[in-house]
Amino acid sequence: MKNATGTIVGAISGYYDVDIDGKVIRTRARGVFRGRKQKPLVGDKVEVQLDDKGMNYLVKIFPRENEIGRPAVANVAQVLLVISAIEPDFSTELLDRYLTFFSWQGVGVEIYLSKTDLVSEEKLAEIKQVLRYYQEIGYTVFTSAKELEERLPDLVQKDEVWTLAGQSGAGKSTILNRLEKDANQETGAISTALNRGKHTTRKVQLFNYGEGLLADTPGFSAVDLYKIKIDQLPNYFYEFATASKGCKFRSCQHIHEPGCNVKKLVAEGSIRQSRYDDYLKIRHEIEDNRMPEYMK
Ligand SMILES: Nc1nc2c(ncn2[C@@H]2O[C@H](COP(=O)(O)OP(=O)(O)OP(=O)(O)O)[C@@H](O)[C@H]2O)c(=O)[nH]1
Ligand SMILES: [Mg+2]
Ligand SMILES: [Zn+2]
Repeated sequence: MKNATGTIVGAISGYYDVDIDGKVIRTRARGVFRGRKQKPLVGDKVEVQLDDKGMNYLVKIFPRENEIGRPAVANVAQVLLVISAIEPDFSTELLDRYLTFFSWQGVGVEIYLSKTDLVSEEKLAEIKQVLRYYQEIGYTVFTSAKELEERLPDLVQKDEVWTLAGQSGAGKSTILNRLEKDANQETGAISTALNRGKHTTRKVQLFNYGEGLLADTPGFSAVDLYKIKIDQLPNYFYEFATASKGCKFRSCQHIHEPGCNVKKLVAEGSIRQSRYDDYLKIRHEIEDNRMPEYMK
């Protein structure tokens, strides 16, 4: 019997696949986790007990750095957010909701625009113009698969876990298959009537990518934001956080306060009106303590 440490790369009905120095071993979790209400997650760094008869047990989960998404992935270094130009339609509101969510969770995001080949040149130019704004406020944006393919290898550091995120049908599995030829993830056409994906990917799975790992995940668009502390919300809109240094009151929430620099910049057009509108919508959601129906 000997012990080894590794990373959970997949979970299937009570079994956990653990990558130990590049070799994947199937394990069972010890009952002790259930007792402690501790559920192993993909991305977890774990200790495994290997015995001679081929019975492998997961015996310990090392403390997590973070835990994001639904279903959850542990120890995420960065999120690669996939936003489609169409099918499902491009939406700054949804984009702002994702960005707010991950900012709240304390994890960095890069944005990849998919399906650029399915829209007209005019439409694409319009979307790129919008995304330029997000670039200006500090997000890294990739507007083609080629660009992503060229630059991502330099960004994913050794042993880092990156995770794809975004709506069902946005193209997460498609881009993963392109980035990592061995992934072979199933992809599925979207329902054009509903402008929605069909939830083709059902579970989180990690794939080797360069010296790090990249997770494919099931799509989700219902982003719960109502648990955010309302006075913290302005911090998650990066350009608001910067602009608030010019507000008269240090605790300015950028609503009705006099001398508000954020509102001034919105009026002048250097902060996008849609960002401010989405900020107000999320505030209302927090006040109502529930997600709006149309976002479910
Ligand atoms: N033309 C075109 N089609 C794409 C592109 N990216 C994805 N698709 C198609 O869009 C559909 C959905 O892609 P998937 O990769 O399955 O989407 P997903 O984000 O993994 O969806 P879920 O697994 O349901 O969360 C598939 O039919 C893909 O072939 C793209 O850049 N261009
Ligand atoms: Mg998928
Ligand atoms: Zn203000």
